Amino acid sequence: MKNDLTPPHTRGESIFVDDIPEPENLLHAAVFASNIAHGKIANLDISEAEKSEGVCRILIAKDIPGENQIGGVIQDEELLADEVADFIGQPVAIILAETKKQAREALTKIKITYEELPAIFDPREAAKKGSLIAPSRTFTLGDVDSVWEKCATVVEGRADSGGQEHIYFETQSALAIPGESGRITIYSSTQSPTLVQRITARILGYDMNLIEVDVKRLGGAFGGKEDQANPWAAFCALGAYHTGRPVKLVLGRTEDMQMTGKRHPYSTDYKIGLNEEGKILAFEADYYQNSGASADLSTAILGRTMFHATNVYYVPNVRITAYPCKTNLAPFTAFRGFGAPQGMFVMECALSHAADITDIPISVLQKKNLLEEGDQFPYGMRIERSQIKRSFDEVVLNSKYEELKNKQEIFNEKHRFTKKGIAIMPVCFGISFTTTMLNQAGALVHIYTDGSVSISTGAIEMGQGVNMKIRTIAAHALSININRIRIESTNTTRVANTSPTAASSGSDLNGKAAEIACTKIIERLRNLVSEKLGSGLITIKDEIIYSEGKKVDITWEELIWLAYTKRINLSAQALYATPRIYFDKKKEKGRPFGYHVYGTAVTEVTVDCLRGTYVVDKVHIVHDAGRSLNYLIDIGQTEGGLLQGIGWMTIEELVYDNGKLLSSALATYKFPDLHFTPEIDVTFLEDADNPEAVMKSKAIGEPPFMYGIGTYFALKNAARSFRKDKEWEYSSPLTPEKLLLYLHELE
Ligand code: LUZ
Ligand code: MOS
Repeated sequence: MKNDLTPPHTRGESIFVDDIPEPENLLHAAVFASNIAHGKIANLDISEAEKSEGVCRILIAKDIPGENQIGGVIQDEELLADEVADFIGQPVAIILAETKKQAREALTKIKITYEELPAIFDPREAAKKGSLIAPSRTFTLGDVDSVWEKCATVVEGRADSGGQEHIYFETQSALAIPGESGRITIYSSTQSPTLVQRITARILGYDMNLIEVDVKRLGGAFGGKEDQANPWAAFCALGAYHTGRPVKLVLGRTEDMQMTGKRHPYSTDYKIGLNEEGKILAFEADYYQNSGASADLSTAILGRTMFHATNVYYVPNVRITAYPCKTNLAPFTAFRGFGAPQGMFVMECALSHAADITDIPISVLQKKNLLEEGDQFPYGMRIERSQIKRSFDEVVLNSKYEELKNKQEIFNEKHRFTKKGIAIMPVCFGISFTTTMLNQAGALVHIYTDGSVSISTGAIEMGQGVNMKIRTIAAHALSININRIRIESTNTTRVANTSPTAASSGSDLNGKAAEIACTKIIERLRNLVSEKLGSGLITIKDEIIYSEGKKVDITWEELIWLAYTKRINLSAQALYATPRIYFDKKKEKGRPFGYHVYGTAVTEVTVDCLRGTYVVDKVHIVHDAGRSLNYLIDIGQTEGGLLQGIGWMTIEELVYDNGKLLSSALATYKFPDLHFTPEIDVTFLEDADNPEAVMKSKAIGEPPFMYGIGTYFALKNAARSFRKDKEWEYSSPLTPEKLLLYLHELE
């Protein structure tokens, strides 16, 4: 086999958008953005900039031949601000120049004046003023109002969580190449080639078949390229349209951080009621999502917050209402977990608060309220094949939770300024896009005459290992050596109408589509052999062909060549659509998820109570990976998700000044590095086959992120053994500065 499958990453040979050999005549784009949070554009003067050295063309809103509209779910977002600028970093003009340097130099020569308008940055203020992206939504189960008086304990409070920058290694990038008769081919760093195709066609007033989008791989995305890869690709296409020349745009890190959306910050009011024994009787919450200046995916994200509001707990009476609040910040967007982490954080805050008031240990409250099979979520679905209790009990056992807790108490008594803390974080995450129609994927499989295999699907490889998983699935379905199988780039001309690779469902959906396509070809091959031999049951196992269980003297290569000579179709296309899912948005009830992923983490931390600094010592995880398709990939996803979750809860802080992001470089925005990484002990549940997904596997991308929430409560726990007399504010990220302010009376 000539197919060299040594991972090119390890040799630095992988090709990202900026590594594609530059075509002749290439123009480089630079983005001129608004520097006020809200205002009318009074005057935009590009004349100086147009004369700047190397500048070929400057494009503004009126140069858009189609619709100046990039909104996906709700059409409320301009590609280029026309009359009004809604946030700092919003694109206003695009400079096309011979070199990147010249394009950037010309940026300083654009003159713009505004008539400033009042700006809103706080979601609660936005809600009060009726500034919403869409109407609020409410989920109810049982009847909360009649239950409060039956509760032994009722606590109320507020919980805030911060946003989060994606910090994909590869910043937003695109390259557009004009072709014949209007065709534009776009290489884009996107999770959703079809969305880039649809939005670009809309901008240019084109039919979608004029736009080809091709994606080899991304240098990370984490949700940041689900909806927000579109503008950069559209700018390049617009440039190619006007100049007839190829155009490339690769954002600098600070540009990327200032211009693109992040995880949504939330502010929430909660109320929880428990009986004497600590059983939750009622939960009520109002979520204020900071949606930013336009909708983007905010409404879907808000929905996922609501679906995960009660996390792993059974609550018989629930009323939750969520508001998508329009503010003057870059539109917040998808980020691993897609609103679920924000919802689960509130639930854990409410329980932690209740534990403080009742003096029942939080671990007892958690365990007592875990969902039982058959219990109903507030959205109507009943829980099936739950692995919650198993994962909870196993991690408590593995980590020696009780023993650790006792040891910590002794340690904390002995040490005045160093305190240890521990917390359990159980997680239940629903798998499927909550927008039911997105749960589909296509695949196109070719077998060439030498027996080698080429597979195209709608999946985007972004470092999560989806290509390796699809090869594994195809190798199994064809029963051939995996080294015969190659995964092609994701291309809209080979697989059309793709859903974003998102919602942890990339391998589930695209793997299943590939499996179906492979099976179609195998059926044809078996029929061929059966006809040739005039015999019955043909099976193929590890490239050996059997007739009625007896080996047939024909190799895989010979079989494929024979099929070719007999003019058998060696290509197949397939579509997979997740069965049994639906949701009634009027009733807010349904079965939105194919299944759930479960798991539990135990987190140990140590706090330096003089400095407010801390170390996350160790995280023990028992996770439900179903029958893992690839052990190393799934371990990597679990560890990576955890660490990203810890970062969100602890040191990752977005600092704004009047709508301007100050933490807009890797020097000022701190995130976990190797030194910050705890010891991580991951165990996958044994015998956890999942009948709902391909080869009995389970989705892995997002669920482990939420184990990171445990770190917040372990830190709280440690801080409370230093002082208990002060009220705890449920506010994340719990930076060392914030912790220090809790521990001491400081100005
Ligand atoms: N994207 C989306 C997602 O459009 N719908 C979802 O439900 C979702 N969930 C997680 C991540 N991305
Ligand atoms: Mo996503 S948050 O792009 O799965």
